[in-house]
Amino acid sequence: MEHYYQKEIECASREQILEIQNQKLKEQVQHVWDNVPYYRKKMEKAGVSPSDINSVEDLHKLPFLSKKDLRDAYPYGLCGVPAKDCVRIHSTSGTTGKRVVAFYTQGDIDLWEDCCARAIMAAGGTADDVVQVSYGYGLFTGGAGLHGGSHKVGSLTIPISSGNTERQIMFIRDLSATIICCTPSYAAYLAESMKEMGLKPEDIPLKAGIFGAEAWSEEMRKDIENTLGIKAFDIYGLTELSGPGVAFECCEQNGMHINEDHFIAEIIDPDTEEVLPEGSQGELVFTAIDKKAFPMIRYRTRDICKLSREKCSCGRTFVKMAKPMGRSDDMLIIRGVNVFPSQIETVLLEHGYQANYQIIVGRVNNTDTLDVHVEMTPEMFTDNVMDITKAQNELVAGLKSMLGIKAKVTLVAPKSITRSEGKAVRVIDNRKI
Ligand code: DLL
Repeated sequence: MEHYYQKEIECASREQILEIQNQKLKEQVQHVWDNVPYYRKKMEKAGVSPSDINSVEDLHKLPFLSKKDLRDAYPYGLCGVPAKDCVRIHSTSGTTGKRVVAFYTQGDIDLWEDCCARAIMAAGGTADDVVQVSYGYGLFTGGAGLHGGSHKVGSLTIPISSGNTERQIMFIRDLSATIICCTPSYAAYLAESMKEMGLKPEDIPLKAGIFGAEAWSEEMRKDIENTLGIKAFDIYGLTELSGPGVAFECCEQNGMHINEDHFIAEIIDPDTEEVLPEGSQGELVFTAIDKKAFPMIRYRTRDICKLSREKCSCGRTFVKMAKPMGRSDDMLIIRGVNVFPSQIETVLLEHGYQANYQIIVGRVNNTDTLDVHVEMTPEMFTDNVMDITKAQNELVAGLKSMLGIKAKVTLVAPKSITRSEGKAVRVIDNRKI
């Protein structure tokens, strides 16, 4: 039986949803015009004012917001309410120095947790479930979002955060966790560890998993489902739009319903910025219509995907987004963590290397691998294994502290990495997703 957290809205007619969107959009544009001088200037430059926006049809008149705007306006420039009315921030791992910092009022958190509660119930969760939240807690939105959603559903919540695999497995078994929330790569790692322990799907009390924050394939879904004996559901979101729960999968498991009473989605051509017709592949753009502290209008996510309005057997009427196929910028997501080549470059340069390096990303047993090949400078060049190992270890530590994840570093001889005459190819992503 399909469970809903807010059935009336999740299954509302298209007309009802449009009515809500039109109303909220008008209010949001006025709010931003009145309270966010940064965006008001953009509107003025584009020759548009709140009186021009009467419905979703007028959305295309509004200027886009991009990651660059977020950096330029860092930290408070896009805040829609005074800091005293905000109760929390979350933040992405970001590039060197300037992270994206998102603000929340209590009302914003409430709406966000509703979105996560919808995702948990769509995955079959009820107040009878034990939900193990194994996303990271802290600045990352994964832990806090699913935690709040689980409370709203009334499930028993285990705020275990990520890491410490043995303890994860112990709690799943001892407390009879029925739903686990974590990145798909961590789920795959947990599944592998349980298999190694000789545990069969019937020995594991889990029935469902809610996995997101990074791209994952259907093949990976099948592997995780078979090893853990669960149904694996996708969940999508980003810090700028509150966090997980912007979109979530239902029992059909073929695309994620976008919470359209809170977010209006568009697909654009990333180069021309032209809005594309339904069903086209392009960059996903979101307008958050009721978030007050961080009111993103036409925010360019850089995620490439498609939208579909085909009728869904779950009864929900919200538009569905396909799994994002990649990003139009250079950010890598490795084991759920955002990694920019520029961060790696910064560490290398700090340690006296030159920008002659290559980042090789792969996937072994469903877990992302990050290998960094770095050229020694002629001055550093040595064939003393002890010296090389020491230098490699120093870089591994430097990268761990910058990125928060472990990379494998291999020092290679000077001039052994191919030089490019045009743009340098820094990243080789061998993951097939
Ligand atoms: O990853 C929020 C989140 C937490 C989503 C937990 C789901 C579960 P950020 O760290 O700001 O926020 O990263 C956002 O991650 O633009 C996508 O590129 C990618 N992403 C998120 N969910 C998915 C997914 C969180 N289900 C960026 N599939 C987004 C593919 C995803 N990519």
